[in-house]
Amino acid sequence: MTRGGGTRASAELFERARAVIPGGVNSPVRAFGSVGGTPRFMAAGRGAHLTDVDGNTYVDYVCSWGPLILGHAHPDVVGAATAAVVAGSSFGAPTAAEVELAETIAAAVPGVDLVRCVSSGTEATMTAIRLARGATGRNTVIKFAGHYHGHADPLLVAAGSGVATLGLPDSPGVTAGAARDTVVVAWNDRAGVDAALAAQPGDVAAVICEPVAANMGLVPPAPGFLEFLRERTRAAGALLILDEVMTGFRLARGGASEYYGVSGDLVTLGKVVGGGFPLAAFGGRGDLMRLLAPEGPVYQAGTLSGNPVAVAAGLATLRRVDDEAYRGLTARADRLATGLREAFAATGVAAQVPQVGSMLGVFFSDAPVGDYAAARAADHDRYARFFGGMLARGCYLPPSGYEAVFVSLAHTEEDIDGTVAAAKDVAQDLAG
Ligand code: KE4
Repeated sequence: MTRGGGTRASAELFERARAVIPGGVNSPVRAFGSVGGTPRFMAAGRGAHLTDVDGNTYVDYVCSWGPLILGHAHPDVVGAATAAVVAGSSFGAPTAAEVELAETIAAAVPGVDLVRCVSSGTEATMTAIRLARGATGRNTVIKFAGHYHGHADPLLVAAGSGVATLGLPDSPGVTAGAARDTVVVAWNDRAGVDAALAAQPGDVAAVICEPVAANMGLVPPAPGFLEFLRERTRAAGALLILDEVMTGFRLARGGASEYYGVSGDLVTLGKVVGGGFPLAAFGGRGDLMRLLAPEGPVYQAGTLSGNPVAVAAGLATLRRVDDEAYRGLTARADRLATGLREAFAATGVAAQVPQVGSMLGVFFSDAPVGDYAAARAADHDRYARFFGGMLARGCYLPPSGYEAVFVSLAHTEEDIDGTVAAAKDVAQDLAG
């Protein structure tokens, strides 16, 4: 790792950026708001490594917030995207590759008969909610505190990710009307789900969840909780929407749906499926998806939906993630999680390192974290110190304790062992 380049160029760029971009960033969590310091402006990524504009290099555990499961600038992805863009960046017309991508997704994700591509996870979840309401004729949507489904109004209620990171009380501009039909329940709270369903008899269109919550830190479903949601929604005549923007094609080829053996009526995808390009998707039961225009009356559209360059990058990525790849990803995450736990234990630092497949979390708390209240009660000031210490040692963790840590197929044992060694150092500082 190259370090010692300082942060002068990043600082100068951040100064310029704040003069023309709100907060100096195009997505809030990038601004280092909860960890302090100068956000690093990145110049290049290759494999598991990032290089910032001051020439510092890092082992990257953000992976662009999940998409880069193969690592940065994978030759297959670069080659596919280059060939696609040379043939034409966008047609606003159907292409063969979009059909192949939809077939690939439908073949991989349990419960998905039809697929529609969009350009962001927000679009995917926003449309899934609209489709659920259109299909059921019902209004209420139940979501879970700390879950983040993008920034569409109906879902920006008790949201995670940047909303949690910045401690926003929910966003101004989301009207009472938009939020009125959104009911929030604590994650893993069976009684809370039952009470919410009972309070809106016959009016719950859908329950939406991240099957593995990863926008309040990493908080897996309690044993049987996803099966419970599947059974309760079916009994209530409500749809189950699994927001797999983060977990799709990351936990398994069939995402959390395959990993936990629970199928949603609708599933949203993003990140990995676009290979680092602006592409997301949603899919589900044929009877529901056929309600979408132009076949049905529920409207959704997008100028760049199914963009050929993004589709090419997504297909190149999905072609490389097979069972062996998932075993390799999990082995890398196992190595990292074990090393971090040992580092904290050896220094007496109270920390939790939850892990599901190739996704990890780090909470500085005495007890495991099962919901948003516990995630918020964790020591986020200590996370900020941990983040800063690791950054100074060339390890780029998510700049918020409300995010997830990702590994890619490009991470080597050397990368991970070096990260664990850095964590031991920083943990000693934290304990001191
Ligand atoms: P986008 O609109 O950002 O593509 O996707 C929204 C979204 C939907 N559902 C889940 C489960 C998600 O995690 C996300 C976006 N994730 C965040 C990271 N926690 C994106 C990073 C950011 O906001 O800058």
